[in-house]
Amino acid sequence: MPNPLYDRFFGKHAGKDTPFLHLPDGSLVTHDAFLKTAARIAHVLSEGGLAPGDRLAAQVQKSPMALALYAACVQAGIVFLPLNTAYTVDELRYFIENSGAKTVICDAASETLLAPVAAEMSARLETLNADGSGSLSERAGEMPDTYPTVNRTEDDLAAFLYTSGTTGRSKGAMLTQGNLISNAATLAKHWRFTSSDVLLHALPIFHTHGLFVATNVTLEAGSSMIFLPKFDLEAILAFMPKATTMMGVPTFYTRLLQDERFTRELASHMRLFVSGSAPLLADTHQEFEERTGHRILERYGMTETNMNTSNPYDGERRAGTVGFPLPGVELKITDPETGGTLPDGTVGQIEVRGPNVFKGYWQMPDKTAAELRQDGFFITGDLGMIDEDGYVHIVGRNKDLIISGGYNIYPKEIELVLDAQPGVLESAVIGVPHADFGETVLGVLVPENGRAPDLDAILQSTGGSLARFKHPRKLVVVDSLPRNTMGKVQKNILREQYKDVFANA
Ligand code: MCA
Ligand code: AMP
Repeated sequence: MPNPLYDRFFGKHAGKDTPFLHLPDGSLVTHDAFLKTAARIAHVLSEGGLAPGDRLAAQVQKSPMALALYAACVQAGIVFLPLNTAYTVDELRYFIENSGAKTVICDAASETLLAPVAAEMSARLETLNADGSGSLSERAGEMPDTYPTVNRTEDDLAAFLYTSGTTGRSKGAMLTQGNLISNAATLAKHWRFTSSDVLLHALPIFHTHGLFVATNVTLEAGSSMIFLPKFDLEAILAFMPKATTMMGVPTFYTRLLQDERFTRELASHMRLFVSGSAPLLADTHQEFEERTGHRILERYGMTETNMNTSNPYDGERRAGTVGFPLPGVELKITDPETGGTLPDGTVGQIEVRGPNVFKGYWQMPDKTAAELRQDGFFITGDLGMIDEDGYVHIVGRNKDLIISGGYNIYPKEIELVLDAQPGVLESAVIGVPHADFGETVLGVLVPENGRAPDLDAILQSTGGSLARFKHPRKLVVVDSLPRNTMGKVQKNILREQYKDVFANA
Protein backbone atom coordinates (compact mmCIF):
# COMPACT_ATOMS: atom_id res chain seq x y z
CA MET A 1 0.00 0.00 0.00
CA PRO A 2 1.48 3.43 -0.80
CA ASN A 3 2.38 5.84 1.95
CA PRO A 4 4.53 8.42 0.14
CA LEU A 5 6.26 9.87 3.20
CA TYR A 6 6.97 6.51 4.83
CA ASP A 7 8.07 4.90 1.57
CA ARG A 8 10.37 7.76 0.61
CA PHE A 9 12.11 8.45 3.92
CA PHE A 10 11.84 5.21 5.84
CA GLY A 11 10.59 2.22 3.83
CA LYS A 12 13.38 2.41 1.29
CA HIS A 13 15.91 1.72 4.07
CA ALA A 14 14.11 -1.44 5.29
CA GLY A 15 16.34 -4.44 5.81
CA LYS A 16 19.53 -2.38 5.43
CA ASP A 17 22.26 -2.59 8.03
CA THR A 18 23.47 0.85 7.02
CA PRO A 19 24.28 3.42 9.73
CA PHE A 20 21.54 5.86 10.70
CA LEU A 21 22.24 7.14 14.22
CA HIS A 22 25.70 7.32 15.82
CA LEU A 23 25.13 7.78 19.55
CA PRO A 24 27.49 9.61 21.93
CA ASP A 25 28.29 6.34 23.78
CA GLY A 26 29.78 4.94 20.55
CA SER A 27 26.86 2.65 19.71
CA LEU A 28 25.13 2.63 16.36
CA VAL A 29 21.47 2.37 15.34
CA THR A 30 21.18 0.96 11.82
CA HIS A 31 18.33 1.83 9.50
CA ASP A 32 16.97 -1.67 9.92
CA ALA A 33 17.03 -1.59 13.72
CA PHE A 34 15.42 1.85 13.72
CA LEU A 35 12.59 0.75 11.42
CA LYS A 36 11.92 -2.35 13.51
CA THR A 37 11.58 -0.19 16.62
CA ALA A 38 9.25 2.16 14.73
CA ALA A 39 7.10 -0.78 13.59
CA ARG A 40 6.80 -2.04 17.17
CA ILE A 41 5.72 1.40 18.35
CA ALA A 42 3.21 1.64 15.49
CA HIS A 43 1.56 -1.56 16.80
CA VAL A 44 1.31 -0.08 20.30
CA LEU A 45 -0.29 3.07 18.93
CA SER A 46 -2.82 1.20 16.80
CA GLU A 47 -3.70 -1.19 19.59
CA GLY A 48 -4.15 1.82 21.86
CA GLY A 49 -6.97 2.94 19.61
CA LEU A 50 -5.25 5.49 17.35
CA ALA A 51 -6.62 5.43 13.83
CA PRO A 52 -5.16 7.12 10.73
CA GLY A 53 -5.73 10.88 10.96
CA ASP A 54 -5.80 10.88 14.78
CA ARG A 55 -3.33 13.12 16.61
CA LEU A 56 -0.57 12.04 18.97
CA ALA A 57 1.06 14.66 21.20
CA ALA A 58 4.59 13.97 22.45
CA GLN A 59 6.60 15.93 24.98
CA VAL A 60 9.69 13.75 25.25
CA GLN A 61 13.44 14.17 25.50
CA LYS A 62 15.49 13.69 22.36
CA SER A 63 16.43 10.03 21.91
CA PRO A 64 16.45 7.37 19.18
CA MET A 65 13.10 6.11 20.56
CA ALA A 66 11.63 9.63 20.30
CA LEU A 67 12.67 9.75 16.66
CA ALA A 68 11.25 6.26 16.08
CA LEU A 69 7.96 7.57 17.47
CA TYR A 70 7.86 10.04 14.55
CA ALA A 71 8.52 7.21 12.07
CA ALA A 72 5.84 5.08 13.76
CA CYS A 73 3.26 7.84 13.39
CA VAL A 74 4.10 8.22 9.70
CA GLN A 75 3.82 4.46 9.18
CA ALA A 76 0.47 4.26 10.99
CA GLY A 77 -0.94 7.42 9.36
CA ILE A 78 -1.12 9.25 12.70
CA VAL A 79 -0.61 13.02 12.84
CA PHE A 80 2.53 13.68 14.90
CA LEU A 81 2.49 16.64 17.28
CA PRO A 82 5.90 17.14 18.93
CA LEU A 83 6.06 19.62 21.81
CA ASN A 84 8.89 21.67 23.30
CA THR A 85 10.20 19.93 26.44
CA ALA A 86 10.22 23.30 28.22
CA TYR A 87 6.42 23.76 28.04
CA THR A 88 4.57 23.88 31.34
CA VAL A 89 1.42 21.88 32.08
CA ASP A 90 -0.70 25.00 31.45
CA GLU A 91 0.78 25.30 27.98
CA LEU A 92 0.43 21.58 27.27
CA ARG A 93 -3.22 21.54 28.29
CA TYR A 94 -4.03 23.93 25.47
CA PHE A 95 -2.14 21.94 22.83
CA ILE A 96 -3.74 18.66 23.85
CA GLU A 97 -7.21 20.13 23.99
CA ASN A 98 -6.92 22.15 20.78
CA SER A 99 -5.46 19.30 18.73
CA GLY A 100 -7.85 16.72 20.19
CA ALA A 101 -4.85 14.41 20.68
CA LYS A 102 -6.05 10.92 21.59
CA THR A 103 -2.68 9.82 22.94
CA VAL A 104 -0.10 11.78 24.88
CA ILE A 105 3.47 10.58 25.36
CA CYS A 106 5.53 12.20 28.11
CA ASP A 107 8.54 11.67 30.32
CA ALA A 108 7.78 9.71 33.51
CA ALA A 109 8.81 12.83 35.46
CA SER A 110 5.76 14.68 34.06
CA GLU A 111 3.32 11.79 34.37
CA THR A 112 1.75 12.85 37.66
CA LEU A 113 1.16 16.39 36.43
CA LEU A 114 -0.13 15.38 33.01
CA ALA A 115 -2.29 12.40 34.00
CA PRO A 116 -5.26 14.55 35.15
CA VAL A 117 -5.04 16.66 31.96
CA ALA A 118 -4.99 13.56 29.76
CA ALA A 119 -7.89 12.04 31.73
CA GLU A 120 -9.92 15.21 31.37
CA MET A 121 -9.45 15.05 27.58
CA SER A 122 -10.02 11.26 27.48
CA ALA A 123 -6.54 10.87 26.04
CA ARG A 124 -4.36 7.84 26.66
CA LEU A 125 -1.05 8.54 28.43
CA GLU A 126 2.18 6.60 27.86
CA THR A 127 5.68 7.38 29.11
CA LEU A 128 8.95 7.57 27.23
CA ASN A 129 12.09 8.63 29.05
CA ALA A 130 15.37 10.05 27.75
CA ASP A 131 17.08 6.64 28.18
CA GLY A 132 14.38 4.94 26.09
CA SER A 133 12.62 3.34 29.08
CA GLY A 134 8.94 3.80 29.92
CA SER A 135 5.57 2.23 29.27
CA LEU A 136 5.76 2.84 25.52
CA SER A 137 8.99 0.83 25.17
CA GLU A 138 7.78 -1.89 27.51
CA ARG A 139 4.70 -2.47 25.40
CA ALA A 140 6.62 -2.07 22.13
CA GLY A 141 9.03 -4.80 23.24
CA GLU A 142 6.20 -7.33 23.07
CA MET A 143 5.12 -6.38 19.55
CA PRO A 144 6.11 -7.74 16.11
CA ASP A 145 8.90 -5.85 14.33
CA THR A 146 7.00 -5.39 11.09
CA TYR A 147 3.84 -3.34 10.63
CA PRO A 148 1.43 -3.12 7.69
CA THR A 149 2.10 0.45 6.52
CA VAL A 150 -1.08 2.51 6.35
CA ASN A 151 -2.14 3.80 2.95
CA ARG A 152 -1.81 7.61 2.62
CA THR A 153 -1.66 10.27 -0.07
CA GLU A 154 0.58 13.32 -0.28
CA ASP A 155 -2.38 15.46 0.72
CA ASP A 156 -2.86 13.65 4.04
CA LEU A 157 -1.62 15.33 7.21
CA ALA A 158 1.71 14.20 8.62
CA ALA A 159 2.21 16.63 11.48
CA PHE A 160 0.87 19.55 13.48
CA LEU A 161 3.40 22.06 14.73
CA TYR A 162 2.06 24.83 16.92
CA THR A 163 3.17 28.38 16.28
CA SER A 164 2.17 30.99 18.82
CA GLY A 165 -0.25 33.68 17.79
CA THR A 166 0.63 37.36 17.89
CA THR A 167 -2.85 38.22 19.08
CA GLY A 168 -4.50 35.05 20.30
CA ARG A 169 -3.71 31.46 21.19
CA SER A 170 -1.24 29.21 19.39
CA LYS A 171 -2.21 27.89 15.99
CA GLY A 172 -1.69 24.32 14.84
CA ALA A 173 0.06 24.46 11.46
CA MET A 174 -1.15 21.46 9.43
CA LEU A 175 1.70 19.97 7.42
CA THR A 176 0.99 17.39 4.77
CA GLN A 177 3.09 14.47 3.65
CA GLY A 178 3.65 16.36 0.39
CA ASN A 179 4.94 19.46 2.21
CA LEU A 180 7.59 17.44 4.01
CA ILE A 181 8.60 15.31 1.04
CA SER A 182 9.00 18.17 -1.41
CA ASN A 183 11.08 20.29 0.95
CA ALA A 184 13.48 17.57 2.09
CA ALA A 185 13.95 16.35 -1.48
CA THR A 186 14.80 19.90 -2.61
CA LEU A 187 17.16 20.57 0.30
CA ALA A 188 19.02 17.26 0.06
CA LYS A 189 19.75 17.99 -3.59
CA HIS A 190 20.50 21.68 -3.08
CA TRP A 191 22.93 21.03 -0.23
CA ARG A 192 24.41 17.95 -1.95
CA PHE A 193 23.66 15.41 0.75
CA THR A 194 24.75 11.83 -0.06
CA SER A 195 24.96 8.53 1.79
CA SER A 196 28.55 9.46 2.75
CA ASP A 197 27.41 12.42 4.81
CA VAL A 198 27.43 12.40 8.60
CA LEU A 199 25.33 15.21 10.09
CA LEU A 200 26.24 16.55 13.53
CA HIS A 201 22.74 16.78 15.01
CA ALA A 202 22.46 18.83 18.20
CA LEU A 203 19.12 20.55 17.58
CA PRO A 204 15.92 19.66 19.41
CA ILE A 205 13.58 17.36 17.44
CA PHE A 206 10.32 19.12 18.32
CA HIS A 207 10.72 21.90 15.73
CA THR A 208 10.95 22.08 11.96
CA HIS A 209 14.71 22.69 11.99
CA GLY A 210 15.81 19.58 13.89
CA LEU A 211 12.99 17.28 12.81
CA PHE A 212 12.03 18.09 9.25
CA VAL A 213 15.09 19.86 7.89
CA ALA A 214 17.86 17.89 9.58
CA THR A 215 16.23 14.47 9.94
CA ASN A 216 14.21 14.32 6.74
CA VAL A 217 17.17 15.48 4.64
CA THR A 218 19.33 12.80 6.25
CA LEU A 219 16.71 10.12 5.53
CA GLU A 220 16.14 11.35 1.99
CA ALA A 221 19.85 11.10 1.17
CA GLY A 222 20.55 7.91 3.15
CA SER A 223 23.09 9.82 5.27
CA SER A 224 23.69 9.20 8.97
CA MET A 225 23.63 11.50 12.01
CA ILE A 226 25.72 11.88 15.13
CA PHE A 227 22.68 12.20 17.33
CA LEU A 228 23.45 14.34 20.39
CA PRO A 229 20.78 14.89 23.09
CA LYS A 230 21.29 18.68 22.94
CA PHE A 231 23.80 21.37 22.08
CA ASP A 232 26.77 20.70 24.34
CA LEU A 233 29.95 22.50 23.33
CA GLU A 234 32.26 19.76 24.59
CA ALA A 235 30.38 17.08 22.64
CA ILE A 236 30.30 19.21 19.48
CA LEU A 237 34.07 19.75 19.66
CA ALA A 238 34.65 16.05 20.31
CA PHE A 239 32.45 14.76 17.47
CA MET A 240 33.07 17.36 14.77
CA PRO A 241 36.11 15.54 13.33
CA LYS A 242 33.82 12.58 12.58
CA ALA A 243 31.11 14.68 10.89
CA THR A 244 30.79 16.21 7.44
CA THR A 245 27.88 18.62 8.00
CA MET A 246 26.13 20.53 10.76
CA MET A 247 22.87 22.47 10.99
CA GLY A 248 22.36 24.99 13.75
CA VAL A 249 20.84 28.21 14.99
CA PRO A 250 23.19 31.24 15.15
CA THR A 251 23.80 30.65 18.89
CA PHE A 252 25.57 27.37 17.97
CA TYR A 253 28.03 29.28 15.82
CA THR A 254 28.65 32.18 18.20
CA ARG A 255 29.28 29.70 21.03
CA LEU A 256 31.73 27.71 18.88
CA LEU A 257 33.62 30.88 17.97
CA GLN A 258 34.01 31.76 21.63
CA ASP A 259 36.07 28.61 22.17
CA GLU A 260 39.69 28.62 21.07
CA ARG A 261 39.64 24.87 20.55
CA PHE A 262 37.33 25.44 17.58
CA THR A 263 39.98 25.71 14.86
CA ARG A 264 40.39 25.31 11.12
CA GLU A 265 41.86 21.89 11.78
CA LEU A 266 38.91 20.77 13.92
CA ALA A 267 36.52 21.74 11.11
CA SER A 268 38.69 20.33 8.33
CA HIS A 269 36.56 17.17 7.86
CA MET A 270 33.40 19.27 7.46
CA ARG A 271 32.00 20.18 4.06
CA LEU A 272 28.97 22.27 5.11
CA PHE A 273 27.67 24.38 7.99
CA VAL A 274 24.03 25.53 7.66
CA SER A 275 22.43 28.26 9.80
CA GLY A 276 18.81 29.27 10.19
CA SER A 277 15.80 29.94 12.47
CA ALA A 278 17.14 33.40 13.38
CA PRO A 279 19.34 36.03 11.74
CA LEU A 280 23.04 35.22 11.53
CA LEU A 281 25.03 38.41 11.99
CA ALA A 282 27.32 39.24 9.08
CA ASP A 283 30.14 39.59 11.65
CA THR A 284 29.63 36.00 12.78
CA HIS A 285 29.67 34.85 9.16
CA GLN A 286 32.99 36.64 8.56
CA GLU A 287 34.61 35.57 11.81
CA PHE A 288 33.62 31.99 11.08
CA GLU A 289 35.24 32.11 7.66
CA GLU A 290 38.42 33.63 9.05
CA ARG A 291 38.64 30.93 11.72
CA THR A 292 37.70 27.86 9.69
CA GLY A 293 37.83 28.73 5.99
CA HIS A 294 34.12 27.74 5.75
CA ARG A 295 31.39 30.13 4.68
CA ILE A 296 28.25 29.30 6.67
CA LEU A 297 25.28 28.66 4.37
CA GLU A 298 22.30 30.64 5.67
CA ARG A 299 18.74 29.70 4.76
CA TYR A 300 15.30 30.97 5.74
CA GLY A 301 12.19 29.08 6.70
CA MET A 302 9.11 28.92 8.87
CA THR A 303 7.05 26.29 10.61
CA GLU A 304 4.21 26.91 8.14
CA THR A 305 6.40 26.63 5.06
CA ASN A 306 9.48 24.57 5.88
CA MET A 307 12.39 26.16 4.02
CA ASN A 308 11.81 28.96 1.51
CA THR A 309 15.22 30.29 0.52
CA SER A 310 18.82 29.22 0.71
CA ASN A 311 22.19 30.63 -0.13
CA PRO A 312 23.80 28.70 -2.97
CA TYR A 313 26.02 25.69 -2.44
CA ASP A 314 28.47 26.62 -5.19
CA GLY A 315 27.96 30.35 -5.75
CA GLU A 316 28.57 33.18 -3.31
CA ARG A 317 27.10 32.63 0.16
CA ARG A 318 26.39 36.24 0.89
CA ALA A 319 26.61 37.29 4.56
CA GLY A 320 23.51 38.99 5.93
CA THR A 321 21.25 37.44 3.27
CA VAL A 322 19.20 34.27 3.13
CA GLY A 323 20.00 33.57 -0.51
CA PHE A 324 17.54 32.77 -3.29
CA PRO A 325 14.11 31.13 -3.34
CA LEU A 326 14.55 27.34 -3.42
CA PRO A 327 13.62 25.50 -6.64
CA GLY A 328 9.83 25.25 -6.80
CA VAL A 329 9.30 28.08 -4.28
CA GLU A 330 7.99 31.45 -5.48
CA LEU A 331 8.80 34.49 -3.34
CA LYS A 332 7.62 38.06 -3.74
CA ILE A 333 7.84 41.28 -1.77
CA THR A 334 4.50 43.01 -1.36
CA ASP A 335 3.04 46.18 0.04
CA PRO A 336 1.50 45.33 3.44
CA GLU A 337 -1.39 47.72 2.78
CA THR A 338 -2.37 46.83 -0.78
CA GLY A 339 -0.82 43.38 -1.27
CA GLY A 340 0.63 44.62 -4.57
CA THR A 341 4.06 43.34 -5.64
CA LEU A 342 6.92 45.78 -5.01
CA PRO A 343 9.97 46.21 -7.23
CA ASP A 344 13.35 44.71 -6.30
CA GLY A 345 15.30 46.85 -3.87
CA THR A 346 12.14 47.91 -2.00
CA VAL A 347 11.35 46.70 1.50
CA GLY A 348 7.97 45.01 1.96
CA GLN A 349 6.39 41.88 3.37
CA ILE A 350 7.67 38.51 2.19
CA GLU A 351 5.11 36.16 0.63
CA VAL A 352 5.84 32.61 -0.52
CA ARG A 353 4.06 29.93 -2.53
CA GLY A 354 5.00 26.37 -3.36
CA PRO A 355 4.55 22.69 -2.49
CA ASN A 356 6.25 23.45 0.85
CA VAL A 357 3.43 25.72 2.06
CA PHE A 358 1.16 24.22 4.73
CA LYS A 359 -2.52 23.43 4.46
CA GLY A 360 -3.76 25.94 7.01
CA TYR A 361 -4.25 26.30 10.76
CA TRP A 362 -6.17 23.54 12.49
CA GLN A 363 -9.78 24.57 13.02
CA MET A 364 -8.98 28.27 12.52
CA PRO A 365 -10.40 29.18 9.11
CA ASP A 366 -10.30 32.92 9.82
CA LYS A 367 -6.64 32.91 10.81
CA THR A 368 -5.84 30.72 7.81
CA ALA A 369 -7.67 33.10 5.47
CA ALA A 370 -5.84 36.09 6.96
CA GLU A 371 -2.40 34.66 6.22
CA LEU A 372 -2.83 32.22 3.34
CA ARG A 373 -4.15 33.90 0.23
CA GLN A 374 -6.63 32.14 -2.06
CA ASP A 375 -3.97 32.05 -4.77
CA GLY A 376 -1.68 30.03 -2.49
CA PHE A 377 0.71 32.80 -1.36
CA PHE A 378 1.47 32.73 2.37
CA ILE A 379 2.08 36.05 4.12
CA THR A 380 5.11 35.28 6.27
CA GLY A 381 5.04 38.35 8.54
CA ASP A 382 8.72 38.93 7.75
CA LEU A 383 9.90 42.12 6.10
CA GLY A 384 12.49 41.87 3.39
CA MET A 385 13.83 42.96 0.06
CA ILE A 386 15.47 41.41 -2.97
CA ASP A 387 18.81 42.96 -3.97
CA GLU A 388 20.11 43.59 -7.48
CA ASP A 389 21.62 40.09 -7.64
CA GLY A 390 18.42 38.37 -6.49
CA TYR A 391 19.53 37.65 -2.90
CA VAL A 392 16.74 37.93 -0.34
CA HIS A 393 17.47 40.08 2.73
CA ILE A 394 15.32 39.85 5.85
CA VAL A 395 15.27 43.31 7.35
CA GLY A 396 12.69 43.00 10.09
CA ARG A 397 9.35 41.59 11.11
CA ASN A 398 5.84 42.78 10.55
CA LYS A 399 4.80 40.57 13.49
CA ASP A 400 5.41 41.10 17.16
CA LEU A 401 7.85 38.26 17.70
CA ILE A 402 11.06 37.69 19.64
CA ILE A 403 13.50 34.96 18.54
CA SER A 404 15.73 33.87 21.42
CA GLY A 405 18.32 31.19 20.65
CA GLY A 406 16.10 30.02 17.77
CA TYR A 407 12.95 29.74 19.90
CA ASN A 408 10.02 31.96 18.98
CA ILE A 409 8.47 33.95 21.77
CA TYR A 410 5.28 35.97 21.36
CA PRO A 411 5.24 39.09 23.58
CA LYS A 412 1.44 39.07 23.87
CA GLU A 413 1.48 35.80 25.78
CA ILE A 414 3.93 37.21 28.34
CA GLU A 415 2.17 40.57 28.56
CA LEU A 416 -1.05 38.81 29.54
CA VAL A 417 0.75 37.11 32.43
CA LEU A 418 2.52 40.31 33.52
CA ASP A 419 -0.67 42.40 33.31
CA ALA A 420 -2.34 40.01 35.75
CA GLN A 421 0.36 40.49 38.43
CA PRO A 422 -0.44 42.51 41.56
CA GLY A 423 0.68 46.11 41.29
CA VAL A 424 0.97 46.05 37.47
CA LEU A 425 -1.25 48.40 35.49
CA GLU A 426 0.04 47.36 32.08
CA SER A 427 3.12 45.98 30.38
CA ALA A 428 4.99 45.80 27.11
CA VAL A 429 7.35 42.95 26.29
CA ILE A 430 10.13 43.50 23.78
CA GLY A 431 13.16 41.68 22.39
CA VAL A 432 16.52 43.31 23.02
CA PRO A 433 19.95 42.33 21.62
CA HIS A 434 21.74 39.56 23.52
CA ALA A 435 25.20 38.22 22.68
CA ASP A 436 24.34 34.54 23.24
CA PHE A 437 20.66 34.25 22.30
CA GLY A 438 20.59 36.97 19.60
CA GLU A 439 17.58 38.53 21.29
CA THR A 440 16.20 38.14 24.78
CA VAL A 441 13.05 39.13 26.63
CA LEU A 442 12.66 42.43 28.48
CA GLY A 443 9.44 43.30 30.33
CA VAL A 444 8.53 46.98 30.66
CA LEU A 445 6.00 47.56 33.45
CA VAL A 446 3.75 50.45 34.38
CA PRO A 447 2.87 50.27 38.09
CA GLU A 448 -0.61 50.65 39.49
CA ASN A 449 -1.07 53.79 41.63
CA GLY A 450 2.54 54.79 40.95
CA ARG A 451 3.81 52.30 43.57
CA ALA A 452 6.76 50.08 42.56
CA PRO A 453 5.63 46.43 42.21
CA ASP A 454 7.64 43.55 43.69
CA LEU A 455 9.72 42.61 40.64
CA ASP A 456 11.23 39.46 42.18
CA ALA A 457 7.79 38.14 43.05
CA ILE A 458 6.59 38.87 39.51
CA LEU A 459 9.54 37.07 37.92
CA GLN A 460 8.92 34.09 40.20
CA SER A 461 5.26 33.84 39.41
CA THR A 462 5.71 33.77 35.62
CA GLY A 463 7.38 30.37 36.19
CA GLY A 464 4.15 28.51 36.82
CA SER A 465 2.53 29.20 33.50
CA LEU A 466 5.26 30.02 30.97
CA ALA A 467 8.12 27.88 29.70
CA ARG A 468 11.46 29.03 31.09
CA PHE A 469 12.83 30.28 27.78
CA LYS A 470 9.93 32.78 27.57
CA HIS A 471 10.58 34.36 30.98
CA PRO A 472 11.65 38.01 30.95
CA ARG A 473 15.37 38.14 31.74
CA LYS A 474 14.80 41.56 33.25
CA LEU A 475 11.93 43.84 34.25
CA VAL A 476 12.05 47.61 34.19
CA VAL A 477 9.45 50.04 35.56
CA VAL A 478 8.31 53.16 33.68
CA ASP A 479 5.65 55.78 34.38
CA SER A 480 3.85 55.19 31.10
CA LEU A 481 4.29 53.41 27.75
CA PRO A 482 4.98 55.41 24.58
CA ARG A 483 1.88 55.33 22.36
CA ASN A 484 1.06 56.63 18.89
CA THR A 485 -2.03 58.69 18.09
CA MET A 486 -4.04 55.47 17.63
CA GLY A 487 -3.11 54.46 21.19
CA LYS A 488 -0.86 51.61 20.04
CA VAL A 489 2.28 50.99 22.10
CA GLN A 490 5.35 52.09 20.14
CA LYS A 491 7.61 49.16 20.75
CA ASN A 492 10.23 50.50 18.35
CA ILE A 493 10.83 53.38 20.79
CA LEU A 494 11.19 50.97 23.71
CA ARG A 495 13.51 48.71 21.69
CA GLU A 496 15.76 51.67 20.89
CA GLN A 497 15.69 52.89 24.48
CA TYR A 498 16.65 49.54 25.99
CA LYS A 499 18.88 48.14 23.25
CA ASP A 500 21.96 48.13 25.49
CA VAL A 501 20.41 46.57 28.60
CA PHE A 502 22.23 43.28 27.98
CA ALA A 503 25.25 44.82 26.26
CA ASN A 504 27.65 43.04 28.59
CA ALA A 505 25.67 39.82 29.06
C1 MCA B 1 17.48 27.49 26.92
N1 MCA B 1 17.18 28.57 27.66
C2 MCA B 1 16.82 29.58 26.88
C3 MCA B 1 16.89 29.06 25.56
N2 MCA B 1 17.32 27.77 25.63
N3 MCA B 1 16.44 30.85 27.14
C4 MCA B 1 16.13 31.63 26.11
N4 MCA B 1 16.18 31.20 24.82
C5 MCA B 1 16.56 29.93 24.52
N5 MCA B 1 16.60 29.50 23.25
C6 MCA B 1 17.27 28.78 29.11
C7 MCA B 1 17.06 27.58 29.97
O1 MCA B 1 15.72 27.51 30.37
C8 MCA B 1 18.00 27.86 31.13
O2 MCA B 1 17.45 28.77 32.00
C9 MCA B 1 19.16 28.56 30.50
O3 MCA B 1 18.61 29.18 29.32
C10 MCA B 1 20.28 27.63 30.09
O4 MCA B 1 19.70 26.42 29.62
P1 MCA B 1 20.51 25.39 28.79
O5 MCA B 1 19.70 24.17 28.71
O6 MCA B 1 21.90 25.24 29.29
O7 MCA B 1 20.55 26.09 27.41
P2 MCA B 1 21.16 25.47 26.19
O8 MCA B 1 21.02 24.00 26.17
O9 MCA B 1 22.53 25.98 26.08
O10 MCA B 1 20.19 25.97 25.04
C11 MCA B 1 20.44 27.05 24.23
C12 MCA B 1 20.27 26.59 22.78
C13 MCA B 1 18.88 25.92 22.63
C14 MCA B 1 21.37 25.59 22.42
C15 MCA B 1 20.40 27.81 21.90
O11 MCA B 1 17.90 26.86 23.03
C16 MCA B 1 18.62 25.39 21.27
O12 MCA B 1 19.03 24.29 20.92
N6 MCA B 1 17.93 26.18 20.43
C17 MCA B 1 17.52 25.76 19.10
C18 MCA B 1 16.08 26.07 18.91
C19 MCA B 1 15.57 25.53 17.57
O13 MCA B 1 15.80 24.42 17.17
N7 MCA B 1 14.82 26.37 16.85
C20 MCA B 1 14.27 26.01 15.56
C21 MCA B 1 12.81 26.39 15.52
P3 MCA B 1 17.87 28.83 33.54
O14 MCA B 1 19.29 28.39 33.66
O15 MCA B 1 17.69 30.24 33.92
O16 MCA B 1 16.93 27.88 34.20
S1 MCA B 1 12.14 25.95 13.88
C22 MCA B 1 12.25 27.44 13.12
O17 MCA B 1 12.52 28.41 13.72
C23 MCA B 1 12.09 27.62 11.64
C24 MCA B 1 11.20 26.67 10.95
C25 MCA B 1 13.46 27.58 11.01
O18 MCA B 1 13.70 28.45 10.14
O19 MCA B 1 14.26 26.71 11.39
P1 AMP C 1 8.94 29.66 13.30
O1 AMP C 1 7.66 30.32 13.57
O2 AMP C 1 9.56 28.99 14.45
O3 AMP C 1 8.82 28.79 12.15
O4 AMP C 1 9.98 30.81 12.94
C1 AMP C 1 10.01 31.35 11.69
C2 AMP C 1 10.62 32.70 11.74
O5 AMP C 1 12.01 32.61 12.05
C3 AMP C 1 10.58 33.37 10.39
O6 AMP C 1 9.33 33.94 10.12
C4 AMP C 1 11.69 34.39 10.53
O7 AMP C 1 11.23 35.54 11.22
C5 AMP C 1 12.70 33.66 11.40
N1 AMP C 1 13.82 33.11 10.61
C6 AMP C 1 14.02 31.85 10.19
N2 AMP C 1 15.18 31.74 9.52
C7 AMP C 1 15.73 32.98 9.52
C8 AMP C 1 16.93 33.56 9.01
N3 AMP C 1 17.84 32.82 8.38
N4 AMP C 1 17.13 34.88 9.20
C9 AMP C 1 16.24 35.64 9.85
N5 AMP C 1 15.10 35.16 10.37
C10 AMP C 1 14.85 33.85 10.22
